[in-house]
Formats: sequence, C-alpha cells, structure tokens
Amino acid sequence: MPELKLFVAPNTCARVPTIALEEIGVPFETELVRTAAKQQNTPEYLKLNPKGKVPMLLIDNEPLTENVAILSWLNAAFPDAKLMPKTSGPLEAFRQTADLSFFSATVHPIVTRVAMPLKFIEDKALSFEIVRPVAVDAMNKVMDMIDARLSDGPWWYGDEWSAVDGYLYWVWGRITGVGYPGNTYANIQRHFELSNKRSAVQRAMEREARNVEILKAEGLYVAPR
Ligand SMILES: N[C@@H](CCC(=O)N[C@@H](CS)C(=O)NCC(=O)O)C(=O)O
Repeated sequence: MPELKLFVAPNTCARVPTIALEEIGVPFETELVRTAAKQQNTPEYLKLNPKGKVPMLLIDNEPLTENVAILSWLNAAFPDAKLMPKTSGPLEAFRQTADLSFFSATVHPIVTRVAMPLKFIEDKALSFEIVRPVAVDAMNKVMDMIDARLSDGPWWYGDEWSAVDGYLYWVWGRITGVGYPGNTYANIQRHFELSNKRSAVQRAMEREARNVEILKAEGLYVAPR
C-alpha cells in the first residue's frame, strides 16, 4: 500500500481528489496549504510542485499534480474502488479522460472567473460588474449541457457514481457558494443533494471543515463571497 499525502486548501479543487480518496477508503493524510499566506509559492512547496498549486498528491514521497492525472492514477491504482466505469477499449477510456479534462480545462477556468473575479482585474467594482457577469454567461452554457446530460440518470455516467461526479460536486458548491443562480438546473441540484448524502463526500467535507477552523484560528481564512 503506497503512503499517500494530499496537499489541500479549503474550497479549492483539491476537494475533488479528497472525495475520490474517501470513496476509495484507503488511509491518507491531508496537508493544509495556507494559500492566503502564499505557502504554495514557498521554495519548499515549489520544489515539489513548481506550478504552485493544489492539489498535489505525494505517493511514497513522489509528487503527482493535476486533477486529471491524480484521479486517473487513483483509478488505475485502486481499480476495485471503481472511481471511473470499466471501459471496453481505448476509445471509451480516452472519452473518460476527455470528461475529466472538460472539468479541468473548460469548466474550472470559468469557475475561477465566477468565484474570484478579482484575480483578473484589479478594480474591485469592475471585477464584480464585468468579469463575473461574463463568466456567469459562459457558465450558463456549460450548465445547460451538464443539466441535459444528467436527465438520463442521477450521475454523469448514469447509475454509477464516478470521479467526474466529484468534480461536478466541487464546481457546483463553489459557484453557488458565491451566488451563482442555479435554481433553473433541477438535475444538477438533485445531483448536489444526492452527492451530499454520500458518506465519502461527508468525510471529505469534514476534513475540509477542520482545515477551515485551523485557518480561522490563524486569521488566514478567506471566505467565498
Ligand atoms: N489544472 C490544475 C488547477 C489547479 C489550481 O488551479 N488550483 C488552485 C485552487 S482551485 C490553486 O492552487 N490556486 C492557488 C494559486 O493560484 O495561488 C488541476 O486541475 O489540478
């Protein structure tokens, strides 16, 4: 059994592999990265992950970065956990990579613009009056597609939960947490409610809540707004 340590920060996309690891049920540690104190840019962290981002998974002290890679590695290393549905050939397997990449490369950048518009323009008023509304329009297009896909079953692949659902769970929680108007997307809302009932999701959120308390005590917690 490899020793697993996941570097995380509350409210970030590190929630996705945290959920995946809880679904697998394997022992793992989480290491809190204090992003408000720019711990992700310290020489010690950059030595392991020069991109200065979370998540990062240390596998027997060897770093692996990028959600798509981390989730794919976990799926390959723990096949019994069925993080992704079994595939019958390379085309199906690469379609699954495409699904994970869609969340990582298409949806996530829009999430950042909805949730943290100040990252893109220094003027606070303009960031909320221009960047966020443009991002919300882009997000609506994505959510139209996702909501339609979920009409076939509760989960992305139908009846079986997968790591893609963990991704959608983070996206939805993150954007509705800053006021994204999600009430027209009934299938996604149902997906979120069903996800909240999963014990692995609850354990992942409890881990995150403990880190929020640590950050609050240190005066380093930045609440979503
Ligand atoms: N493509 C990367 C994105 C990672 C990423 O953007 N992480 C954000 C949190 S959601 C981060 O570490 N932000 C800290 C920073 O940019 O300083 C992945 O999917 O793992």
